[in-house]
Amino acid sequence: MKYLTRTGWFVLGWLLASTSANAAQVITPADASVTVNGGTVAFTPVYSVTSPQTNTLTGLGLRIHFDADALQWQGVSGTYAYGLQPVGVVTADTENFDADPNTDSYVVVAWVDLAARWPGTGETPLNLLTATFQPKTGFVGTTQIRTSASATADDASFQSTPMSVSVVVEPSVQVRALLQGAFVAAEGKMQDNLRAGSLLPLGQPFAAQGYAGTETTTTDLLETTGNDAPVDWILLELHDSSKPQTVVARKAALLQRDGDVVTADTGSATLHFSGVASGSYYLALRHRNHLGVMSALPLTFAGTPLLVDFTSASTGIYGVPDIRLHSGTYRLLPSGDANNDGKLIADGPDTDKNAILGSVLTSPANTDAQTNFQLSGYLSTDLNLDGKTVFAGPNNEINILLGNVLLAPGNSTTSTNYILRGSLP
Ligand SMILES: [Ca+2]
Ligand SMILES: [Ca+2]
Ligand SMILES: [Ca+2]
Ligand SMILES: [Ca+2]
Repeated sequence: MKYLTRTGWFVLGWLLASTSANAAQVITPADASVTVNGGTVAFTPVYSVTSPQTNTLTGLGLRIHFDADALQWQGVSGTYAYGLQPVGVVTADTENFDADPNTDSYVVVAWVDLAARWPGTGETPLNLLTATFQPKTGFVGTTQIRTSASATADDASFQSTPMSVSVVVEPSVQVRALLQGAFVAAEGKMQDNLRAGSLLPLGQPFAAQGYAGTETTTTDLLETTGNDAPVDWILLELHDSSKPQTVVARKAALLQRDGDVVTADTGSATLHFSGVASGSYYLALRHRNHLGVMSALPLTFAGTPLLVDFTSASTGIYGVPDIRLHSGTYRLLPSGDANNDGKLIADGPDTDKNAILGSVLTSPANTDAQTNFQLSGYLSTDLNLDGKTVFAGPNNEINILLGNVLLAPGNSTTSTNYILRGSLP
């Protein structure tokens, strides 16, 4: 307790000894509870006084209590200046002033005004300060930040409410995948025709899949060429480990030519799911017109990114049989889902074939309604991701769809009306 000057101690002793009113000095946290995902914790005690209210008191000595196993004291900012004494240092709460054995440390901040004008008429409710804490490495869970009074004004009582702090660790992941439509076997990489043709949108394109995220990319990232050039957007999902149909979190990202999935805003290969606790989840990956895949089993995600490589045969896929296509040692997501229903259908009702034909025939640019018209644009009917939807003629989409249906591992009779489903629950 060497934080106060000799004068400060004298004054605080005087505060304690003096008696006149019976107001209660009240501390309420600006936020009753906070959840932090890797950032710092901000604690703002708000000061008020109960009846007989007076904003002309002699001050307050405030201890801020915390658990040093959970939180590291960083300091204070925005401290109310009038009457402020030197801020204390972290002190062991051996006397347990806040009656909570879990808070093993405290720091005192005191305001003293011998003229009894503190904090001043009209000042309450008053944000006294903001104390900042860093969650300790390895701490995950809930902890409390409390306050107690080292001195109150004029025999006033003291009331306080704690702040509850939940520290979670964001699940982080690195993902790799290859899309059949863009894959160039001779290179072992995907082509980036959509990017090169300035067709990739700046905002995530998964509204048709019911995703309303706000991810956007930058013109700088879209100008990247070479192995890290963006091929297209993909959508990542975490699914509940015990209810695999339940989506817990989604994130749109960019897929590079070499198969790396990167954040849309910065191009980082480590992706975080914010607002979700670390733990066990299935990881799924979706695309606009390629069948989605999900990990065979729940995986454990924490602060250190886990690599999930869907291009590798050794990465197990949800469901049987494995729907991925083989190209040498690579595994590719099958293209063909032109109508975004999670199925490849070439013959029968709701066919992807008709979606492609309809897209071509109904385009206003196709004035003569020619079936071999080449429709430019960022469209889910463009199964090979070359920027054009082609129904008939060279490089048409139909051959991709038909090939995937006929050669599907479960299509033992090589039927055109076989339905190939994504590896999602
Ligand atoms: Ca304590
Ligand atoms: Ca890369
Ligand atoms: Ca479909
Ligand atoms: Ca195409």
